[in-house]
Amino acid sequence: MIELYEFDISGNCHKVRLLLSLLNISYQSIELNRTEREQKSAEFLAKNSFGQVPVLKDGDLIIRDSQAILVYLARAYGEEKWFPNDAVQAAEITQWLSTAANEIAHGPAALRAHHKLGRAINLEAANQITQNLLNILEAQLAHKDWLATDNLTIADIAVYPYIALANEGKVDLADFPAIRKWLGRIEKLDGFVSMAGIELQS
Ligand SMILES: N[C@@H](CCC(=O)N[C@@H](CS)C(=O)NCC(=O)O)C(=O)O
Repeated sequence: MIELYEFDISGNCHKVRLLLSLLNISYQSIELNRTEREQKSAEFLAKNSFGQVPVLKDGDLIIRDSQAILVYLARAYGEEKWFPNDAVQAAEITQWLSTAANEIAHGPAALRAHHKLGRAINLEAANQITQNLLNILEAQLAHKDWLATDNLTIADIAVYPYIALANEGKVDLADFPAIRKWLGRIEKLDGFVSMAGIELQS
């Protein structure tokens, strides 16, 4: 059975839980002890030398990084639409996977880590990245139901958690109606799972 090494409060882990659930894949959750920094233990570093979650284990295969895990699950277990073979569509999706690893990590995810967990960050820079990102997302979603293609893809799953958790970073989505409608579309999907901290749209 697939194993997911994770933290329950992690948005990066949530995107993997969400895709596993949407694909109806059963798995075993292995919650690491964050306060004891189990992610830096020798045993876990053997699975991911970066000492971070999520890590997915499928048989002998071990994959780190939430974006890479979404790609693997989509290709190994999902229908074509999740991460198509078409070169243009694959590139359009990958643009958003990169945005999840960069602007989202340094914007809304960093603000949440600061306000919820007390992490020291450059607040001004994180707020600026976040506002720019939200403006770009709003413009993209003003004329599209889904971020990358005409279908729900792993781009939407990669971006969803830290936008849905923006409130925990003291980010207000009131001025972003297209983003809020998109969050609502994801939350209505069969198999959607939420996590603590997400204020559902509806
Ligand atoms: N690019 C990685 C980032 C992973 C990451 O930042 N994981 C955090 C939890 S969300 C973590 O394990 N932090 C603990 C640490 O760095 O010690 C991904 O998308 O999976």
